[in-house]
Amino acid sequence: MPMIDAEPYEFAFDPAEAALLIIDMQRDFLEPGGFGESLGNDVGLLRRTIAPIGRLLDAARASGLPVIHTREGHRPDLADLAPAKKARGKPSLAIGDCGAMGRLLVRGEPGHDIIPELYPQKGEPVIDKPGKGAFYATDLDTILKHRGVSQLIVCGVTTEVCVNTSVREANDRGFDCLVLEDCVGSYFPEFQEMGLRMIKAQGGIFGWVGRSDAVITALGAANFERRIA
Ligand code: TIU
Repeated sequence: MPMIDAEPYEFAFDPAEAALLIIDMQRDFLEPGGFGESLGNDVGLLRRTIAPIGRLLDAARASGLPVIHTREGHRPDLADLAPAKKARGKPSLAIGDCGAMGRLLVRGEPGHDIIPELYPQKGEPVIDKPGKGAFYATDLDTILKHRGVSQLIVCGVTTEVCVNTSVREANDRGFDCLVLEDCVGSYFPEFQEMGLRMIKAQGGIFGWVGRSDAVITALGAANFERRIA
């Protein structure tokens, strides 16, 4: 079993039981004119994650590692949108309002979709989630259990919001999470650091923190082992 350099200690990566979980790499969070910007954020800070996630996605696809994408968003009738979520923060544009990429965080709108650089391929489940956590009101747990997944390699945005919430949910459901620091991003540098420290503190209270190059190397080795077996 490949051992991956990580904190607080090495992650025993089992490619046969792992999946790549890419959280909310949507235009609404990563491009100007979307939901992220409406909250007053500089979306440029998240964009450094795109290239490393792209390289990891290529490696996952080449090695057969299952890939699952999530998108945060709501029904066009907003029936699944808590009034408190809509009002929170008094944004310049609220969820469901019309922005530069269509209605903010509404399913089916251009801004709600995944950025073209990381677009899902056929066969890769896309989980539409109404909350910050990827397990809340979704079928993610069922999909992972049916595929025999026990480990999640976690990428996406934002580190302290949807990534942290999803990792905590996954941890309580018994999954081991390896969060890749170069593949997760925050609008706030201090939350990036603290969001990762919260995961790996206390002996890995929620999981591990590592880097994508180590996972890509391990996937290559796993592929090699598969070829010579
Ligand atoms: N605002 C913020 O940092 N994040 C979100 O609203 N959603 C996700 O993290 N995907």
